[in-house]
Amino acid sequence: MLQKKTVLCLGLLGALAACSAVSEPDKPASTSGTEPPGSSSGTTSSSSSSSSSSSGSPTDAGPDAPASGDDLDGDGIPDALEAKIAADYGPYLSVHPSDGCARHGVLYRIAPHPKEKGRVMMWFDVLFEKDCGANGHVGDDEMSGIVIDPSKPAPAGILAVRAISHQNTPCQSITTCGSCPGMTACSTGTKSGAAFPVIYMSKDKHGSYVDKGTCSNSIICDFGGCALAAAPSTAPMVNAGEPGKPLVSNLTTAGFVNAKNGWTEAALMNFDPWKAGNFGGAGDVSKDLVDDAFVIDTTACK
Ligand SMILES: [Ca+2]
Ligand SMILES: [Ca+2]
Ligand SMILES: [Ca+2]
Repeated sequence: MLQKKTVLCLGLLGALAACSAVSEPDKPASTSGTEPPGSSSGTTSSSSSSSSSSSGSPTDAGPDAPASGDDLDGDGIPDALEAKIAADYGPYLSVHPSDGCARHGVLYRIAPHPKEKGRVMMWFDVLFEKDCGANGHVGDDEMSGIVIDPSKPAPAGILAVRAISHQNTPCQSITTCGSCPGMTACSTGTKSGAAFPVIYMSKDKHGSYVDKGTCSNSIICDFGGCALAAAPSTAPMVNAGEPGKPLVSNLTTAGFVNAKNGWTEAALMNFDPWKAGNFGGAGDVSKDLVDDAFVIDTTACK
């Protein structure tokens, strides 16, 4: 396969006229990694015209070629493009170097920003097998929000990041950073050779922060604080899809919560992220995936 430069046109996003040229046409994000290479999730290649006989150049595909254009979650963004955005614009996820229960994966939702045309929201939910800090529990979900301008390459296209630790508890702490006027610049770590905003997970509790100092000052709620990991997380990532149009409804059979990835907690198996109910002893993922608290106002960014 020749390395091709993939040109991503986001005309479907509405007013966004610009196309962004993104290199690295790598595999569609780091999807679960649990499926055999042939069966990519989401791209159910309906074998209507599987005439592989004269498969000339890959650009033969017509305008309605299902492979690249499928939008099974109906948000107007081709699902393959959502996976590419997640892989390219995902933050530097920093799990504490001495975390005692670090097994995790990322469930994300990408959709047009509800208020700003041409921009994309990414809900970034880090699901851990355990919270092993004070008052620990099986299952742990830690959500962050990211606003992306896909007309700019990453990381410049990452306009803002918000993390909310211990949401709706007395320990709640909201930290936001970004490149818009008036925002605090994000702390960065080197990912793919560039400086990406960091989301810190506190040791054992996994409270999420974009600011390391705020985390480490939270001695009562996040004993052990935050530290920059030597490398960003490479955990599997799965696209949740949209409300009423899921791309995944079982994180064991179509995700990363399974024995293959080392998960053992029976209470977390066959979890449907869109079904109301808690992820083990943690929160309701179906509510987190639509939580407006993570939608950041980036109108100050030109
Ligand atoms: Ca879509
Ligand atoms: Ca979506
Ligand atoms: Ca936690």
